[in-house]
Amino acid sequence: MKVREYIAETLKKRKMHMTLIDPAKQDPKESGDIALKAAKAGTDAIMVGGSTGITQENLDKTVEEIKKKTKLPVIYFPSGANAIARKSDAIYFMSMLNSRNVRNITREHAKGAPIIKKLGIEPISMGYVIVEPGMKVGEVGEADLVKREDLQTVIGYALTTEFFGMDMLYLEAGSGAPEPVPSAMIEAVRESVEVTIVVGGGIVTEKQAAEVAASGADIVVTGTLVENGEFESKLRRLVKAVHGA
Ligand code: 1GP
Repeated sequence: MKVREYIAETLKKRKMHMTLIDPAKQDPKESGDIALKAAKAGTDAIMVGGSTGITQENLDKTVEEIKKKTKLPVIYFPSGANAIARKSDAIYFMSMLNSRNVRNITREHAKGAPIIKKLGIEPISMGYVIVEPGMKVGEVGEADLVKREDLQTVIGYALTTEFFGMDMLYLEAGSGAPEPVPSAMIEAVRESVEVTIVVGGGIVTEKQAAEVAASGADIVVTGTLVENGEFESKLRRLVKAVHGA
């Protein structure tokens, strides 16, 4: 089954949680161990990526180790065409819609697309929108951050995603953000579009995850939570909150 189908089928039953693993934050073996623990905690897929420090070598080795440890789908969450996760099951083919730099909107894509085609990796199209504070990805992505109270602008990007025929919309507050994307923003977007909504950045507690899901996110992403030592029981509760929302 294709990853997009797996996601669509699962979303018919319940909301989903995905764990983001950054290959630049630990060595590949440790990434494999994190994936195994996340799988045991009930996460639905592993995303691999980061804003800086991704090389073809650490990316390939990380995906390899994750695949040794879990059968969950591995989705590459790219920051450019400089490295492509050859062994991933799918790739978020994502355009940073509010970047000022055309490189992040279509140019890296035009470089990467022929490689993705050749390798036979499943692309999942996605509009990627960076909301304040944006953190590192907002900075390196040269994003015109969407202000936290600016519902009109975010709805514009959400409709753009839908009208472009993209599968998913990712509302991103940035990894390590002090607070997730506001609930009012997720609700406004949910009312405006039918596309699958992914929300990430700054989600560390089960309460935050439950609120994000209840506000209308289909998929909740956490990354930082799994980077700091013992996380399994906390993640288990958070995933349960998402699945039950
Ligand atoms: C970053 O949205 C993801 O792209 C995850 O963010 O690291 O804050 O969980 P956190």
